[in-house]
Amino acid sequence: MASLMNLHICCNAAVSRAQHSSASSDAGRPVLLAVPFGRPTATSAAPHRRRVPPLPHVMEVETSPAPALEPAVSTDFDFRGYMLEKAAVVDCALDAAVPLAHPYRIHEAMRYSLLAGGKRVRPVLCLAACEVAGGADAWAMPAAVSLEMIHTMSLIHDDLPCMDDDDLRRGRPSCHRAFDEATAVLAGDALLALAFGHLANPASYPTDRSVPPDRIVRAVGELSRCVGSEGLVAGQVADLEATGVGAPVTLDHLEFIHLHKTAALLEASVVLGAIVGGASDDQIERLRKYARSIGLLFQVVDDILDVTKSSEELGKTAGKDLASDKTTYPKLLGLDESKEFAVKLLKAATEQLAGFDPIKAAPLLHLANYIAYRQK
Ligand code: GRG
Repeated sequence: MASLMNLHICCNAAVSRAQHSSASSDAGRPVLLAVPFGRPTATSAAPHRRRVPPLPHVMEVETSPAPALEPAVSTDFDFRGYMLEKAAVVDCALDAAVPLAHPYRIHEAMRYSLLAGGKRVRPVLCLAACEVAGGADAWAMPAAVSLEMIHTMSLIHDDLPCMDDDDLRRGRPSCHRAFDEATAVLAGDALLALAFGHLANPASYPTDRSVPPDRIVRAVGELSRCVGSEGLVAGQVADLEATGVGAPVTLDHLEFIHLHKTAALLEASVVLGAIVGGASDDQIERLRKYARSIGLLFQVVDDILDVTKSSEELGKTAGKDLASDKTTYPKLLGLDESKEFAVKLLKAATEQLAGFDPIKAAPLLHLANYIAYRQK
């Protein structure tokens, strides 16, 4: 395990690389995230912190005659810089949390999938929720890392032949294709176990005990509930049961699948950040509602992207839902109505942020917007 000092140096270097990448993205350099809003700015300690962000103009979007999935936030907040900075620090913490150790093949497989360059939406949501609750990034980093470990293990298992059977993930061969099925199953298992260990371990937190043990215990319980047989796993089971049965899937059933399969981990991301950040119970419940709306939104957008983008653009197999005759929002509602539903979910999410300090809530506001308008 890297020492805290090494981790700090490594993260500073990663942030500086990310900021350089952000600042030079206009020159055609590859960037981590393709976000359609937020201007790259000159580098400084926290360039995204300079101005008070305006509230989103969701009402204008909703009352337009044909609601379209176009960005609802016009702002000086440098969201791209924010995401690049946070994602770089998270990448660094993930790298340190899963060292290449004996037995090498399993650790190689865990690192292969974990460090393959996902968008890091869940960990960044966790950091942003901690911030809105008044906490520091260091308080939420163990939870952020755990959430990305669990997200990655769910992708590894989802890609297996007995589940979704996919050869491509994050732009490269899925774990069982790059290694083998048994290794992929075990890499997922190990990431799940490590996630809970990392979250519960007092050594993962700042030594000043700024995160009291009762918050950590509460976070562990919340995570277990969100990913277990009444959360993420329930969603996957319902999805598998609904696949290939021939009977039509209702809108209610589709919502159940996605509230569990996708929204539950986004809910955990936001709620864990809020818990470790010291939010009140009332704040936690408002943030939970925000998270459930963006969780469903995430999936509606995923379904839309599946029919409107190519595999190259997505970094995963496009058109798969159509090919496998899977029930999706565009299939049940049509493309336009799916987009209208996405706009409504975005509005429902951002309304929950109304009572928070607008400066501290800016990242959550922009994350909701990003989820609505992402291109991959
Ligand atoms: C968690 C115990 C446990 C088991 C896993 C296989 C399974 C049970 C669940 C499948 C869950 C799943 C794959 C849901 C889909 C979620 C989703 C929309 C993934 C795509 O997320 P992005 O776009 O991906 O954030 P990146 O690669 O950017 O991280």
